Amino acid sequence: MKSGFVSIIGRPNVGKSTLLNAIIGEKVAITADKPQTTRNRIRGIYNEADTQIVFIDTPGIARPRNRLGAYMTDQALTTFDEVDIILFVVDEKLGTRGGDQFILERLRETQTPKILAINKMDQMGPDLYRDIFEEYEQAGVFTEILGVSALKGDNVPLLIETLKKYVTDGPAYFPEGVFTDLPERFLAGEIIREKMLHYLRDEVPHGVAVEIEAFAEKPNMTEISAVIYTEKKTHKGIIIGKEGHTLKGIGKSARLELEALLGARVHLSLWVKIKENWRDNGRMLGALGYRD
Ligand SMILES: Nc1nc2c(ncn2[C@@H]2O[C@H](COP(=O)(O)OP(=O)(O)OP(=O)(O)O)[C@@H](O)[C@H]2O)c(=O)[nH]1
Ligand SMILES: [Mg+2]
Repeated sequence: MKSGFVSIIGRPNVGKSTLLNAIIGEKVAITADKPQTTRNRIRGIYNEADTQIVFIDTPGIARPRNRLGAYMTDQALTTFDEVDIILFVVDEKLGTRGGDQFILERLRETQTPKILAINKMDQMGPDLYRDIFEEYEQAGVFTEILGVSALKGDNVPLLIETLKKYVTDGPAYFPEGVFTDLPERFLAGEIIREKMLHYLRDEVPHGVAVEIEAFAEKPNMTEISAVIYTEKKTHKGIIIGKEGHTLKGIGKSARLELEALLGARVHLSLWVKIKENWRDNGRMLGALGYRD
């Protein structure tokens, strides 16, 4: 048996979580066309006959603007020395945005093997792809560089084959058939947060946290009650929307996905509460699971 741990890291919004889901073949992590979607480490377990690879999707590495941001970046950086392979995901040229150089410097400081995935190949011309490839090749940090499309699944099998070369003899850490160790309660909160990212714009979804207050499995339905925390009164109004339409839409799309996930009918109640500056409030961050 061979097994190992792979950390998926990179700047926000490059497609790390989409790639995790493509590798596992299940929706493990939520995704959105907005940065800072992922806030915790999300483990997805890949199984083959004699191989188990535990992938750790991480929050995008960015300069923190609050304590939540510091926690998120830390969640990613601290995996570097804990895993067998670091999979660095990019979707544009080095230095297009600040931050890639910062990550490269951190990568140079660790002995862990590093592989680069150039993602979103489906929307890249060959010239741009070659430029990105050459820039990163010159950086001299990566043992392998390959292009993928997480969204279309292109080259994902090749990526898995490449990663398999780096895993060594070891036990299976999780039983077969288990694709994540995250509890249903956590997944439920993430699904609600994902729908908020889809329905809301600008600063509003980033200032939102979801707390599952009740999760009760009854004989023919699961009752879930969640509190949505927001930082501002104006944001609360936007989340609820005219005559409650926005919140109803969020609730309905979250409920449909929860029913598919849990294989049961779901009754979902959502409550919106204001909690000023929760992203800088240590106690709140801890209560919401943003603390080790
Ligand atoms: N065209 C294209 N879009 C992609 C691809 N992979 C991801 N995306 C899109 O990129 C956006 C960000 O994807 P995520 O997977 O949420 O990105 P992330 O790196 O996990 O983002 P954070 O969690 O915020 O750091 C989404 O709109 C995805 O659909 C790809 O291969 N091609
Ligand atoms: Mg993500």
